[in-house]
Order: sequence, then structure tokens, then C-alpha cells
Amino acid sequence: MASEKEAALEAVPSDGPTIFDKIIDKKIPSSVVYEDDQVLAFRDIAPQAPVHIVIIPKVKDGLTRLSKAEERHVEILGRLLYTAKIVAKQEGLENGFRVVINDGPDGCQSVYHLHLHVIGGRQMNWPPG
Ligand code: D5M
Repeated sequence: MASEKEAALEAVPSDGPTIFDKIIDKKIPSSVVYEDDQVLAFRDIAPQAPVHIVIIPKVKDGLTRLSKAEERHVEILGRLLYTAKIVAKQEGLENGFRVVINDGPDGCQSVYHLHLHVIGGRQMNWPPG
């Protein structure tokens, strides 16, 4: 299996459907930890820490990546960030956690459906790799 970095470098930025559409449509299984009418949060298939959750908007609406965000996306962007807080609390990350958005090839993005990573359960380092 390709590393996350290799997967990101091989990924072609596109507006097309992604694996996340299949997760939203429940066509492939995922370990959902939070869901409402706007967002879905599930455990990352390749966890980088004891807790690693991906949060996505259920409707992509052109938000393939953060750099494509427009004024109309402000509300859902706030909702995604607030969901990170809900999920972190639910996962018991009282001592802190990290929220990451990878954008494009340089940012190591592999799935072109905007998503936040909530990572925690261990001491993080800085700078990130
Ligand atoms: O992050 C994309 C993330 O999506 C990466 O950490 C793996 C995760 N991923 C990919 N497919 C699945 C499935 N099927 N279930 C759960 N998690 C998945 P990026 O920021 O684009 O590199």
C-alpha cells in the first residue's frame, strides 16, 4: 500500500467524485463517530495517532480543497471546525489535539473533497513534516 505521501503525490486534483462520496452514501463502510445533516466524521483508515478522525462536508459544492473556498462556504467551514471541537471532546482529548487541512500536492492532499483531520492521543511535534 502506498504511503500517504505517495498517495498524495499521485492524486490528481479534480472536481470529480471521490472515495468520500461512497462513504457519505454508505456504499463503503466507515467508522462514523459523528454525523448531522451537514457533516460526517469517521475514523481515518491510516491513523497517524491513537485518535485520527476525518471530518467532511456532506455536500462538496465545489470545495475540493481549502484553496477553492469562496464566500458561500464560510458557514460550512465554521461548521467543520466546530465539529472538530465536538469530536475531540467526544474522543476524550482533554489535553489537546491537532486539526489539519492538507491542500494540494505540496500540502499532501490525497482526497479532493475538503476535509479536516483531528489528530490526538499522543504528544504532537512542531514543525510538522
Ligand atoms: O487525507 C485523506 C485521508 O483520507 C487519508 O488520511 C486517508 C483517509 N482515507 C482514505 N480513504 C479512506 C476510507 N475509505 N476510510 C477512512 N479514511 C480514508 P489527505 O489530507 O487528502 O491526505
